Amino acid sequence: MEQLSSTYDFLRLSRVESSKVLVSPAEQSRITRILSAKNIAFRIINNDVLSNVLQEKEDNEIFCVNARLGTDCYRSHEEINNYIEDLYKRFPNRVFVKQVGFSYEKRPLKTITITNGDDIKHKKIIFVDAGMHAREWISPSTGLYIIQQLVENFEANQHLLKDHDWVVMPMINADGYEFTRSHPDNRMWRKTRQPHGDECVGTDPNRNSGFMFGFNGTSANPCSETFKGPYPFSEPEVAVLRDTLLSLKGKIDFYLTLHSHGSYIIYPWGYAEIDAPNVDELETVAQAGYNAIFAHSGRKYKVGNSAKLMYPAAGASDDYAYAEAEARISYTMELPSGGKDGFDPPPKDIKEYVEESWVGIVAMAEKVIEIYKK
Ligand code: 0X9
Ligand code: ZN
Repeated sequence: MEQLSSTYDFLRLSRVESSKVLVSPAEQSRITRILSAKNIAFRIINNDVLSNVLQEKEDNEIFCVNARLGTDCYRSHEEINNYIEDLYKRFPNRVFVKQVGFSYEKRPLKTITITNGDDIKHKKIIFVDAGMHAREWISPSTGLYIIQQLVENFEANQHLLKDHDWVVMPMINADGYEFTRSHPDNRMWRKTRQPHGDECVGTDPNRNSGFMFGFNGTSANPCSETFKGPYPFSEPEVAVLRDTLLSLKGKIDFYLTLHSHGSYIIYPWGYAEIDAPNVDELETVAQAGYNAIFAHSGRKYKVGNSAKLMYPAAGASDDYAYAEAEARISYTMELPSGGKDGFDPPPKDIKEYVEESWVGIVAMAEKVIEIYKK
């Protein structure tokens, strides 16, 4: 299955549960032949992806009317940027917004730094990013909810800001995200939007970082969903993330990158099945997240080494933050599956999803604060 993943678009690829692949009608008979020949059991779970997507687009528009930002419907990149700019205007003593660069299509990429307003400089950092993979819409929604909780629900969460500033980049792959919103046919787009070669567009931003670039689980084929790009940081969005992380090098206690889907908290190394130096700490903090989410909703996340639990994949941001920006704890959180394809929790469920994830993120942040107390 891991071999097929450089040719086919796996919506879920896992060593511990069933995998899910999206194919065109023309490809369907070929992949079913391959699976049968290899004696891999399969079933067709959705024969008409497009009609779902059309229905979901309609739902999203309905839910967006009079909605509270981030929790009631999926928002555009521009709305997300406007929201953080607005927070800066409303809470200038606690919030700082920085334009850190541009996407390939020249969309402004921003970070928001959230503090408790005590003006103490050089605190340690908790860094969260979202929207790396275009189709994983629940990720930026969760990023927004984190921002909202830390800023607008400050009283309840101020203990998380005593010794740490939070830096949140709520949308990395802005072009890809807007592409998935632009037409139902594009809803399952994963990559960036920069063309490489004449035939295919986009690079997998989570294979494009410079640490172990091109190692396991990456493709050199520009048409593959896991195309690593022509060289490390060829994608401006990934270069912006690199520069932002490196500007905080040595100060990051906790790096969290939000993806979907499947309910995993996974940690380095992801490029190969090798335990990271502080595997015990990585496991302890992740367990705190697991326990909190289980107590909240009964959902059981899968926790462990990324390559062992899911699959090896090099050039991802979690390994980069850990290796090069020296983040002490570094996780990819694969948020829960939803909707027909896993990437599409209906708008009415966003609130429940982001609230549950926030419970886990708070528990992990609290554990980080506890174990790294000076
Ligand atoms: O494959 C990925 O990039 C991530 N999964 S996703 O389904 N959201 O695409 C997992 C990345 C885990 N981290 C590493 N392998 N380093
Ligand atoms: Zn992802």
